[in-house]
Amino acid sequence: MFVRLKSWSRLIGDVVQGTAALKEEDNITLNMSKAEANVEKRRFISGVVEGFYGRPWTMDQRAELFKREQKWGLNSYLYAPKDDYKHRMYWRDLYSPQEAEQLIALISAARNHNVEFIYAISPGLDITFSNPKEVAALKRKFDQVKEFGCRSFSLLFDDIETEMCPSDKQAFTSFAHAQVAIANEVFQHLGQPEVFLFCPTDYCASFCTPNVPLSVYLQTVGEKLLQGIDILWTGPKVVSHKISVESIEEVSAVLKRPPVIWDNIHANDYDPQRLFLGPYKDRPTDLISKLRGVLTNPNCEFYPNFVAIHTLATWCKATPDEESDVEMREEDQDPCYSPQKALTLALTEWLQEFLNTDQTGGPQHPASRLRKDPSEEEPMQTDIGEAGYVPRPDENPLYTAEPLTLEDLKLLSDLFYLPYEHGPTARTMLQELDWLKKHSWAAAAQTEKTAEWCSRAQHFDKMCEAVVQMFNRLSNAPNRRILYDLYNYICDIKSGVGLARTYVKTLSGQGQPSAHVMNDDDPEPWGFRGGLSGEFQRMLPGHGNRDLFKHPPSTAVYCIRPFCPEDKDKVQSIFREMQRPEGDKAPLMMPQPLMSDILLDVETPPSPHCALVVEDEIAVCGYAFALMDAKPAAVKIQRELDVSVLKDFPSLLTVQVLPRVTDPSPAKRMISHLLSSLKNSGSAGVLCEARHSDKRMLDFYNKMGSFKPIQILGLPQDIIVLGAKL
Ligand code: GDL
Repeated sequence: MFVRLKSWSRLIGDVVQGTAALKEEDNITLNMSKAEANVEKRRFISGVVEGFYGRPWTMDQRAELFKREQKWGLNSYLYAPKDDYKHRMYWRDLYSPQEAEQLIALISAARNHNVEFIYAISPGLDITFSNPKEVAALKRKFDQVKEFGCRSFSLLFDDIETEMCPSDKQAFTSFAHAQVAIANEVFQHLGQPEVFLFCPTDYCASFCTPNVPLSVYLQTVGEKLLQGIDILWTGPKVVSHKISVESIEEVSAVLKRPPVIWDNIHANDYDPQRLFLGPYKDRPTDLISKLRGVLTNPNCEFYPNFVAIHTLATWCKATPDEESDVEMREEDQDPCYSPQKALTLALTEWLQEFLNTDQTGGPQHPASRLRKDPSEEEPMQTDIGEAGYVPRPDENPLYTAEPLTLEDLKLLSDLFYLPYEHGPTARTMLQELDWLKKHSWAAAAQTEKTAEWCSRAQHFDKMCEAVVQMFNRLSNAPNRRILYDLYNYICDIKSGVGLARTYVKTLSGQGQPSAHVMNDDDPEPWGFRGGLSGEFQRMLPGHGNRDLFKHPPSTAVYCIRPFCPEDKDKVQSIFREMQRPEGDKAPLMMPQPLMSDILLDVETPPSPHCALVVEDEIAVCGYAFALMDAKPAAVKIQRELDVSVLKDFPSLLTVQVLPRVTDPSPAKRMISHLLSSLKNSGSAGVLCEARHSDKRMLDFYNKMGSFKPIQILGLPQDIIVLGAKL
């Protein structure tokens, strides 16, 4: 086997480079099945997935993308625009002759640029898996696209309801079985294409119950999906901050194949105020050998994706960086890829594109007015404006725009960096504003701190001015297509920065308190930034009004596992600690008991598969227990529960997590696992109790959404009972 693999890997190299060295190895090919041969000779898939919600890119933009992919060494494009009617909503409908013409041209443009065009369908909104007519409709649609010259396909089941219709429930053991059956059938119908991608419904770790290794859904997909089919995966989350090698090894073991990453790091379809112009980052290049490929699903706006795609291409080509000194390298620095260097490379090339006047789709730019290098200045009499107007010396000079610089683009990228991180300059600006605000008393009191305050205020002002200048130069850049894609964002940041600048001026005693900043009584409409959605978010406790600057994302790793007898002492100590009301350091006063307290006794252990603990890097830091039958617990503490309550909510659940765990997701995960265990064992609903004084737990259950307060007569004053239907 080893020898065969070795000779194949040599062959693979040749196939990838497009030379036909097949002859001497032909006998090997003949001895292998087509699928097996395909699996072995495949190249790393790299490129772009057009997979976001919103306005799809135009055919011209896609053709432009193929050119760029070829130039930068990327090899694939996955066609999956969520709001393209015939990709998702009306997936059964065949393409009209005009649409067919466009798709044929697109597929051939991809081929001309050596880009693999992968056509995807998302039938999950309304397909009935068990109906042969539906399967036939799917095959018909794929067949049509095959006739257009497409050779690679994909079936996507992301973002859909997981509840099957009654007829599918009868036909399939689970949702995973239904999806896999149809994927396998279509794959075979299409003649086992070399590239066939499947997107599962649980396409990231945070969607898996209870976790990746124990997810029954992923296990079924891994075991039953044919080996020639590859699986898309977005990492630990939908938009993953980091993707570690360990996390990929974990999921590959369950999927029984390395995944293709569908990377949402630059996707911005979930927030109309954000755009991502930072470098591809926080994915170690050691991943490359562990993956089948990477496709980035970037910003909805086509042109600003230059950095996202260029830096991904640099990452894919990663080689050890000879310039970086091994001794000096920071601990988590990748020896083969530097995001900063990749960014500079991308921005340098992007700058040329900004300056390019050779384009269609925008009004002609009066490029002659761009301020040139003084040495290149033309004689006065030839420097005339468009209308031929030449001002006299005592009149206003004609407007001359300064050319955009690399520094401008660096600043732009810093202001619109990455989903979990502002760029260095943006961070500094926020830090400075925060400091100036906190220390403004010193300036007011004229203490010795004033000198430092003034100098930092001046520096802040300069940074704000740089944003304004960047805005001016950008809005005068010749390439209007890029500008128009950026326009809303740069306007927004310019006015945000403007407000901060005026505020600091006011703090320093210069200038009048500005109407923009201070006038609360009669604001202009831009005083209500963020619209209705912003208003909703600001009303939510903690969740919606989070600032990246004040709450950088947690990087803690948690492990959720079944409770074992050795955990008993630790669990009891967490229980005792959590008996104290918030912030109360005083000796413990026995609070009102809760029904779930008895789960901590030896006599009433949790039901089977209903006891979990969570560990962080220090120790066990939380637990979640459940009892199938809540009655004994109610009897024990003399809680009188109505028969109807116990009928609707026969089970009992409790969760406790130490306050050092500020991330609510481990507790949520444990609860979802317990809820599905109880449901699988036939329970109709679950009860839990909390104390009114325990704001943290109440807030937590509230945000879970499924728990609602239940009216129960005669409850102790401090106690509230919540129920969730299963
Ligand atoms: C998703 C969607 C994707 C969307 C992205 C960011 C996948 C597999 N599906 O969950 O279409 O653009 O989030 O909002 O990522």
